[in-house]
Amino acid sequence: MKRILTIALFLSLLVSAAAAETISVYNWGDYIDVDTLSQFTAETGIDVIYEVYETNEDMYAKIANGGSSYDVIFPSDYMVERMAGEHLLHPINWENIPNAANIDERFMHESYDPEPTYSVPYTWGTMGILYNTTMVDEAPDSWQTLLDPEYAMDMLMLNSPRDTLGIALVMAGHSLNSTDPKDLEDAKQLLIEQKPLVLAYVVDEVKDKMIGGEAAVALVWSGDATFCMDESDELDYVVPKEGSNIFFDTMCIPANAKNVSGAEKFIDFMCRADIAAKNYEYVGYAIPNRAAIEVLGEEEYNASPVNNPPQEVLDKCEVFHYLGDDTKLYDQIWTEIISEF
Ligand code: N2P
Repeated sequence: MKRILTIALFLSLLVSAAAAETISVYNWGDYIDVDTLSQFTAETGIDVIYEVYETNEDMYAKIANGGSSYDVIFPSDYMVERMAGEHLLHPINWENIPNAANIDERFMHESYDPEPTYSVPYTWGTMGILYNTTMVDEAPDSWQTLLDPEYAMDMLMLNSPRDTLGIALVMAGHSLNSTDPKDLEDAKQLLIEQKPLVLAYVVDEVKDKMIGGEAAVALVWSGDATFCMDESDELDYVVPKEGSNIFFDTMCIPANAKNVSGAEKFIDFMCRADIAAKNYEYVGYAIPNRAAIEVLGEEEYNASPVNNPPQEVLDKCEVFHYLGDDTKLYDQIWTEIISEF
């Protein structure tokens, strides 16, 4: 009898183990159509534990601490560079991601991961100013707008160290990859000068606030501008003439992932044309997936100057690079700026 019970227990454990294949996915907030998660589970039987973060730095801290294990993460360009260098990423086995063939070759050899070895392109975009046309006199075309007292308490900034310091560097006439302490001091002074004008430093909340008409201008990522402009006719987006950041966000597998094959299945699923198209319609960020753009209709997709900026705009944009130990200087300055807010 005891033996039968033991066998029964063993079998039931086996069944529940088989039924419970899971992957754990760690993504930016508002960065996926959650319907695609349930569709993935329905098609593969793999459950998805889904958690979100707001910035590359938050995600990095969690992974680098080693305490948590995820199977799929979504770092941007410079963070891929950093994490690859610190052996925090698992190489991608491209044979297991056949839908990666849908990704435009032009996105497959960016300098942050030129092979690519560790990252599968997911989305891309620029940073710019989202503004409410009923609250500004003239359409802004310069980052100086974010220093204009006319918008005191009508201005939202990004609570994201690299992004906001990067733009402050550009405002001060420097490269957004500068590590020169003098340049960074200029950027810091600009952000300190700007502080009394800033209503709030936000990340995902920027969308509700801008759609709700709570502020006149905001520093945003282009995909969030697309999302907001779909909801409100009063909003428009500009990449200022001084230049900006162009970013590439990716899907990666952390080195300590527990379910690499599940992660590969998920990444492959996200690269499928119908899924990437559906996801684009919800998320709003530009995609590198050619087959999905065909599904969406190339003409309609390309009609958006926000997600499909003209070459002269792109020519003025710089990608963030990982800055090694100088990142500490950025962190220090950021803490000073944000802590007294
Ligand atoms: C979406 C975050 C987008 C990340 N909430 C921009 N790199």
